[in-house]
Amino acid sequence: MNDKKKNATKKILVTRATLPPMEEYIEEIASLWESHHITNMGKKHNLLEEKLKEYLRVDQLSLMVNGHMALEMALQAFNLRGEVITTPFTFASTTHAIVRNNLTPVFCDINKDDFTLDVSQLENLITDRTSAILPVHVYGNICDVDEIDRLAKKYGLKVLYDAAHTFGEFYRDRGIGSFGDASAFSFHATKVYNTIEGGAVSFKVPEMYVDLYRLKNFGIRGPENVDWVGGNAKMNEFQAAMGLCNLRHVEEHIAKRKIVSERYRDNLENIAGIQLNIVQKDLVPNYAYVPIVVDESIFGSSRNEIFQALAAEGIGARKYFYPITNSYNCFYNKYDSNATPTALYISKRVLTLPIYGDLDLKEVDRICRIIIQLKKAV
Ligand code: T4K
Repeated sequence: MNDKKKNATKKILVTRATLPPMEEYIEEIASLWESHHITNMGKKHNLLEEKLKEYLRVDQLSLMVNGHMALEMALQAFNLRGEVITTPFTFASTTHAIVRNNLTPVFCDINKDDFTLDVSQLENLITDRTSAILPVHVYGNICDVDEIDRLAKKYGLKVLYDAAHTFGEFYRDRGIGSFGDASAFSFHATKVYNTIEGGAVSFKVPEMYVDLYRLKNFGIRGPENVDWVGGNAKMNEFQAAMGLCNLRHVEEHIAKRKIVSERYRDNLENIAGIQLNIVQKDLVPNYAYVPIVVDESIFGSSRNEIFQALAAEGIGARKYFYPITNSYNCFYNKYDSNATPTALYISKRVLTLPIYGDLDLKEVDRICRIIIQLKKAV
């Protein structure tokens, strides 16, 4: 088989779930066959909550069945009304969590360099109907937490960060989940750290633990007392067991992602028309994503042409996040995506390249070669 044929059969997807050694997971779950206690805040669930508080350097944390329910439940616990200022440059989950809480999203544009909320536009969007801000640390890039905090205090707003992309990140030596009133993490299979599906809310005020507990467990307060209308968002013991195992390896995994991420940077950093992700000051990053923004007027080929060329070689890059959420069909005619021109611009040009710890550096070089070969004189 020639090299081209061999490569064509080897698919590389945008990411690959991290799994612990199989024996380690089997050992971790073995006790479940003795206790038969496999969900409803079991021992592993409770142990993982403690371990994550320590690892993420947050004072309070409640585990959830997934990252989306972490967002929905945290918003619900705040008991908000009216409008929530947020970004359209995100996964569906962020906007849907707002709408599914009967709140109205108000979209703020993003920065061109780090893709997080453009805080210079935030104050203009605050009205007497605004009750919260829901920014996203997109790709693991930290938002302007100081300015968001200042405005939230000035106008009495809650701040919930969508921290789905930021597991294990620290900013000025503080855990990312310690900023704002609360942060929602995702531990989905595709994330830097996974519990298969899973998530957590970290928060400031200790009383929120009971509120979240009731919300994720049908509002049950005691065996004969249901005093809230809650849902079901409990993390089960098999998820928690995966979380306990993956936590033992996460640092090693992030270190491997760093090497992959730096190899992309070495290959692509001087290619005119390709914008790489920013390196933020005072941030310990987790190398969650490798976004590139392609300016066709300089590079000579478009984002879509790169996407297709990679796909033809069995490489599954992804257009995270295209389309932006304020242009979704489910919101037809409700919002104006032209009101967030930078988010619209970036979404039409961004491509996230494959990254996971065990991605072979030769494959990274091959991906970059395919991209560079598409460079045309303009
Ligand atoms: N907020 C933000 C900003 C988010 O990005 C997300 C989730 C959330 C909130 C909500 O958190 P969760 O409720 O999901 O915990 C994926 C993930 O499903 C989603 O978690 C993630 N963001 C989003 C950015 O990406 P898809 O539809 O692109 O996933 P999928 O199934 O196409 O998987 C992508 C690649 O990952 C596959 O090509 C192969 C690999 N993969 C996937 C799965 C499911 C694995 O290696 N193993 C697997 O089990 O949404």
